[in-house]
Amino acid sequence: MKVISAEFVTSAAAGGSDAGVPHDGLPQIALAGRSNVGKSTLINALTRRKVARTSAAPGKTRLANVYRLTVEGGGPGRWNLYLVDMPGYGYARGGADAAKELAAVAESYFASRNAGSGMRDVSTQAELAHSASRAAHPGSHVALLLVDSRHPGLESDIQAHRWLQTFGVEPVVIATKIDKLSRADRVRNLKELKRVFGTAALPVSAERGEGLDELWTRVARMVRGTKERR
Ligand SMILES: Nc1nc2c(ncn2[C@@H]2O[C@H](COP(=O)(O)OP(=O)(O)OP(=O)(O)O)[C@@H](O)[C@H]2O)c(=O)[nH]1
Ligand SMILES: [Mg+2]
Repeated sequence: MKVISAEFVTSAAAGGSDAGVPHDGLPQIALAGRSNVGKSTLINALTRRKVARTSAAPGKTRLANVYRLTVEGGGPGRWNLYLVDMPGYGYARGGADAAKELAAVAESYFASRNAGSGMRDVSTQAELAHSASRAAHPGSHVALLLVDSRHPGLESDIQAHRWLQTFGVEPVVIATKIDKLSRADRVRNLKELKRVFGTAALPVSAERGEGLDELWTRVARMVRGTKERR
């Protein structure tokens, strides 16, 4: 995949509305995960640019930061998409209640997208119709749930996974920092992740570039509907 351009668009704040998040029909890939798991670093690795701010100290990204990309590959022609860097959870005090911080920003974000079976709180026909119209491109809004490959099956990640599912979002689980694992641990932890989430996690290393092509292919397949030969 060739990234033609990548630029910061806006920061969407927590609150009742999702003001700031574009509604222009382009596919959106949201990256969620604990603080320090490597969300911003993965965005930079995927874009091969230093577009997102990263930090060794957790809790850097407190807003949903939106980036707009133009990409070539994974099908004919150029295409556009947004990467949304969600705030990390599990950092502030009371971190055991993991989904809370992510929820502050992400609730409004995901609740207005991916209308369908998982949609909540739809009480009237009018609301239903409204929500359906917003989901003009079902499947074009994708969530990546990043989990640290060294710590498979953390309660906070399991909570976040469940919580995303309540919005009708089936997150793609990404196992980050795979470069930090020995071969044996890698096999063992990926197996554990599969057991915990019921689906294979995609191992990546933003540091070494491992897994990035696979992730791009997966994203293109999901948002463009392109078939992939296995
Ligand atoms: N070894 C290794 N380190 C990584 C990798 N990805 C990220 N890191 C490091 O992990 C730390 C946190 O990365 P960030 O990308 O800032 O994490 P984040 O998920 O955006 O964190 P918040 O913004 O606090 O939610 C940084 O020191 C990164 O260099 C990786 O693939 N391998
Ligand atoms: Mg960050």
